[in-house]
Amino acid sequence: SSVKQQHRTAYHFQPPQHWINDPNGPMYYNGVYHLFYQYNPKGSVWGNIVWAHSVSTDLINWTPLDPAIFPSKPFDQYGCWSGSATVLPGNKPTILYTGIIDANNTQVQNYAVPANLSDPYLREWVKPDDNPLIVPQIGINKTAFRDPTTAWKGKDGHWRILVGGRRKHRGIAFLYRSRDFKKWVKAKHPLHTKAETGNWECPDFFPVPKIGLKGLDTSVMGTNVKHVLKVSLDVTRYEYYTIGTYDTKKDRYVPDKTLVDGWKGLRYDYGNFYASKTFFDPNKNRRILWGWANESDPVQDDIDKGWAGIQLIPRTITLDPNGKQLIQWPVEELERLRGQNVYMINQVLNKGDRVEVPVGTAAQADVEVTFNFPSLDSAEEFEPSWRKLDAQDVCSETGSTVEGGLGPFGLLTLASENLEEYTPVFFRVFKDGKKYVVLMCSDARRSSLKDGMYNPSFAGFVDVDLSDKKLSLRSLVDHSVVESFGANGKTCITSRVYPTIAVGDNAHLYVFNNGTTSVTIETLDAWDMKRPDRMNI
Ligand code: DQQ
Repeated sequence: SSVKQQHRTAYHFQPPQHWINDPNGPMYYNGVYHLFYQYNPKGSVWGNIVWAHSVSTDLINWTPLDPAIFPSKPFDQYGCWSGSATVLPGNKPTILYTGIIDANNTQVQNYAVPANLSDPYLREWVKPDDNPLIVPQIGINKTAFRDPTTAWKGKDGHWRILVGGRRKHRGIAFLYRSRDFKKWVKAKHPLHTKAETGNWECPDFFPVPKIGLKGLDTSVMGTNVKHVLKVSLDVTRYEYYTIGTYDTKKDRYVPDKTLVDGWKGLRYDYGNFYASKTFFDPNKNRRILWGWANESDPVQDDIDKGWAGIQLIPRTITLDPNGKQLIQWPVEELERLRGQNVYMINQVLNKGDRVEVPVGTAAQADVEVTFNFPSLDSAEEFEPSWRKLDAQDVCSETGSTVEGGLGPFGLLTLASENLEEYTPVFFRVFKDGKKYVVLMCSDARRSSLKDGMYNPSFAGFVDVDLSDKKLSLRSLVDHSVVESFGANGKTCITSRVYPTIAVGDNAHLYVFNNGTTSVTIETLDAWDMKRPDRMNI
């Protein structure tokens, strides 16, 4: 075929060819996980958008089906954009999605239901004639009115959903209510808005328990839970979330005062991760996050490759016991793809050391490492001028090679033997008065000898207690993606990279330390990752 295999991922979700973007309508229904996603059936750039559909019993091995929703009616003839699934009482799944109804990009909200509930894979979906359910009323910006959420049910028995949008530069999560899931009425007040954040795409709103790691159905509320609101920012092309309180009397969400409600807020991922969406998995009582990673190569390369876009590994999402952030971790099913294991224990890395991790396929690996260090005394000063910068800027000033006190140390992924190419994922510890600042970077600047790549030094701060003098890191390396989890999932960063030398068997994995203080690899486990199978259906 004309599809170029180089840089295609082995165990991340990808269709055989063409463009993909947002994950849509994820759900678990009668023993099967469904993933729909924005898809161009005609090419590897955005356009002609339909809902492609895949099914799985384990979130890792996926089987593609025919597109579930595609333009066919006046209420969606210019496109079937993002949306969500809700399993209604009586075990009846319903999809809400945005239809584009004209060449002016006017947006409405539609529903679709399975044609045949006894089909175990829900292959065919119908769009009843009483669509659209919601049209933009006067005063609403018709071209920024989309991406309905999973519905939740209030104590009054009425369903609620959010639709994302904006008024001028103010981001808005419009709230709609319905008794019967058909007639929807806009609430007078949005669930939440924020000035100067621009259009809110793909809002997501869900509860997390204050205590414990279980996920909750989207309709759970009350004093034992916190709520999370995530929005995708059209202008900056990244997302932020807050944790807060859902005031069910006023039907409003109030972010916790200690958190930043705005584009400088917390992110699920400080790299290439967008249009994400969670769902509640009643099979394992967990909440799972799906996110899309765009390509970082030039558009012409996507056309030449015949494919563009991947879904990142689904992550379970829980509240940090400190209540201040979320914790994410790849779903446990991923571990079934682990093959040959290599490990290291108690290996000291002195300043300048670089040690190869002899994993069989360094281009397709899962690696977990815990570093420890004798003390924090040598941590360098966090320059006061950096307080104004975000993590990414600090990372680009310091990088992986500039010697520090404690760090930089971490992994060199997708590295060529002589380091013409490498993507370092690493920590650097700073002292800021009496506090320590931990910086985590996924620095793609040296990832490829090829020009024209978008390859920033993505970075995030890690709000971790260093009293045990340890830092851990997990990276999922898969040919053109490095998806990393710092401090057991407190800070996550994804980079898309396109090495020219560090491909296939010429890709290497190293651990390194470029700080003056020696650090010890307490434990390191790395595995070759197998390619998932399709399910036979
Ligand atoms: N992608 C969809 C929209 C959504 C955007 C269109 C986010 O519904 O707002 O493909 O990536």
